[in-house]
Amino acid sequence: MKDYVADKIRNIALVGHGSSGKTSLASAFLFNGGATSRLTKVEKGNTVTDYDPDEIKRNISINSAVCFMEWNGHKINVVDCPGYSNFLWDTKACLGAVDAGAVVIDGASGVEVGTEKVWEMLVEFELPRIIIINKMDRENSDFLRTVESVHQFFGRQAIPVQMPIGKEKDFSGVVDLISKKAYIFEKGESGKYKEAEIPSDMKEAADKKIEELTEMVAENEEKLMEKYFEKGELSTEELVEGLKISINNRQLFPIFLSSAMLNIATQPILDGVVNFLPSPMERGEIKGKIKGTDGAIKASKDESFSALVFKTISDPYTGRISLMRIFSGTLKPDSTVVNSNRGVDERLGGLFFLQGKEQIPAGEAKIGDIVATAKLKMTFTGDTLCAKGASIEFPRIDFPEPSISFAIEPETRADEDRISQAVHRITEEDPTVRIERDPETNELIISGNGQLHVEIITDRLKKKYGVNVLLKPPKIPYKETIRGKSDVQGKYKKQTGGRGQYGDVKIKMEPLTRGKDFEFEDKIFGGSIPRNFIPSIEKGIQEAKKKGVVAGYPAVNFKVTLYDGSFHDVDSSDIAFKIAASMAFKKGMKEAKPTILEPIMNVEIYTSEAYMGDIMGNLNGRRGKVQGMEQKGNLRIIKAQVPMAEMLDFEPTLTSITGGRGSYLMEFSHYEEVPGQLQQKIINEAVKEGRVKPEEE
Ligand SMILES: Nc1nc2c(ncn2[C@@H]2O[C@H](COP(=O)(O)OP(=O)(O)OP(=O)(O)O)[C@@H](O)[C@H]2O)c(=O)[nH]1
Ligand SMILES: [Mg+2]
Repeated sequence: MKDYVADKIRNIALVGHGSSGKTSLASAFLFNGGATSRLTKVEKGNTVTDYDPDEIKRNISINSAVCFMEWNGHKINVVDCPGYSNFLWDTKACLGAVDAGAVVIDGASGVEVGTEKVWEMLVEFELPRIIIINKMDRENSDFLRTVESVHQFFGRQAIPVQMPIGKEKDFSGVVDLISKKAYIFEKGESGKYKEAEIPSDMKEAADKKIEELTEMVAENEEKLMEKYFEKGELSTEELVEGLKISINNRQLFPIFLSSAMLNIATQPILDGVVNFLPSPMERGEIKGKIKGTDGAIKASKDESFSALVFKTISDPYTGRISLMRIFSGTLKPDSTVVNSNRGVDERLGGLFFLQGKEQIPAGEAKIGDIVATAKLKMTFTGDTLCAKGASIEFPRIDFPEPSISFAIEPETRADEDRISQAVHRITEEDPTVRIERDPETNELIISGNGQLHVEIITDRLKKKYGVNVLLKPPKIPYKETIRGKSDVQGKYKKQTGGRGQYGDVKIKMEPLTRGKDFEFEDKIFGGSIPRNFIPSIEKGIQEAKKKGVVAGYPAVNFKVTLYDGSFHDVDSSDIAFKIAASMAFKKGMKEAKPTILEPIMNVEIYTSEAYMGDIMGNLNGRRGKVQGMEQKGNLRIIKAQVPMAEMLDFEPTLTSITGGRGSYLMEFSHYEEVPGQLQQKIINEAVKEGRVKPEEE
């Protein structure tokens, strides 16, 4: 491949709601750029960026993937990001590697939950962005309605630079409001097109849109404003120049149109990427820490080498692959660099570019490019690599806490033996999955960002690592607390020949305000318990509270005051006081009106008017409390709080109510007391699982 300098590189991420057409657009870009010999399709399972067997089976992107194409003398690196909420953590990690986001929107659905989520991320990363309204060929797709929904959500700074020619199945091209020309595409996915004058029946509307666009561009640039006043219009060159500045400053977000599936109007998007989006050099400085203090890393080939590792691919055969974006300097193969987050040296092997899963050898890698290397020992997603002595650290990414847990059971002894190694490899590439053993039930608990996420992880255990597991129903992370106060004594005394055991504590228990975990106050005066035993008493309670007295769930939200006790000169010990404290805790909790708490989720549902009634009714049946409703364009947003235990099968329900045209987001809000009549059910379950003994109820 040709050697590209940073001026001629563009790094973009395709982001958006699930199934808006990101992978299909990447396919069209690759085909247009000559990287593939035909237009690959998600349905055929032959795309470059959805290569994982799980992605092919489900026809969705699960992992981000990198590809590149050459266009007008430039190299465009495209990160095809997943859109489903379960995998958005990966999308977020990739945003650290690019200089702009391309937000893909389904032209029939308009802005959806996922669109808003990725927009928020792009704002957080301060990235310039373009918007692509895709699926313009689809039944019910509508340019004006979709632009309206974009305006409702993201403001009028989002501005069309094109208009569609033909609607739905007759969509055949675009009027380009910058060159003031029409591009009419051939049928048959070749992407070939003819340039033509703006169709006469569109002229008036196009002139109006050109005027709007010109005004918006001129507004942001004084120099252009003057010219616009003088001449009443701006030339194509002036518009391009102005747009580029406004886009880079995140003052304007141009809207493009396409049908990725039919390869219509996808080339003008590539032109736009090259002409309007910043190169790594134009992006300017990147925030980071230099030698421990906040600073900015200059995009220059003459600076010390620094790169952000934004993705790790773990494979049982090829080992670990790390993808990085170079922000300064040059990286040579077979060199030694420093992982500045972990303070260790990493010896690199060869470097390569990734075209999906295909590895293309690279010589040295230059500033601004995205490159991969294999078999780093201690480097993971989010880490910074830099030249020795440079001590550069890019900001770390916050990953979401898991929102759902299931128990998994290895099918055979051999599976049991292999599971821990496999889990280790899986968490290397996916830092948001957790697999831990529940100390109470000894079950293996897998936690992830949603049911689909967990199912895919168990699939991966099976296919990639040959570990077969059964997935059992999700576990709700219940907690326990007290509603009343108590005053109790815990006395542990064992005196049977030799040295005995003696510990005696008196404590008061009372509830704390919600949200606070635990407080311990020591009010021992006059030496009824020697000071050196107090930490053991607190520790005893800390340990005992991991298992509440109602159903064996962790106790939270309470305060313990230690106010009295007694000791024995010889027999008292740390362990004796620990045991006494745990006895006191159990007794104290039982006497303080213990109760069970359940997690309540914030749920946001996006739908249209037609399904509102059914959805509200359904939420009612799930003990949901509707907090509010919003209207944005045609979209209705329902905000509600619903117990997690009631949301486990919401996904299929919403799909069936809305025929797949609804989406929702869910995140943890707070804990609330489980209604009395439902507590018994949880206790019965706990007894069955061996969490508590029947007499402990
Ligand atoms: N009619 C029509 N269908 C399209 C178009 N682009 C994509 N599709 C279809 O929409 C579905 C989803 O396309 P993808 O390219 O996988 O969408 P995505 O945004 O990558 O999806 P995720 O990565 O899973 O979020 C597939 O069935 C595509 O064939 C288009 O322009 N027109
Ligand atoms: Mg995709």
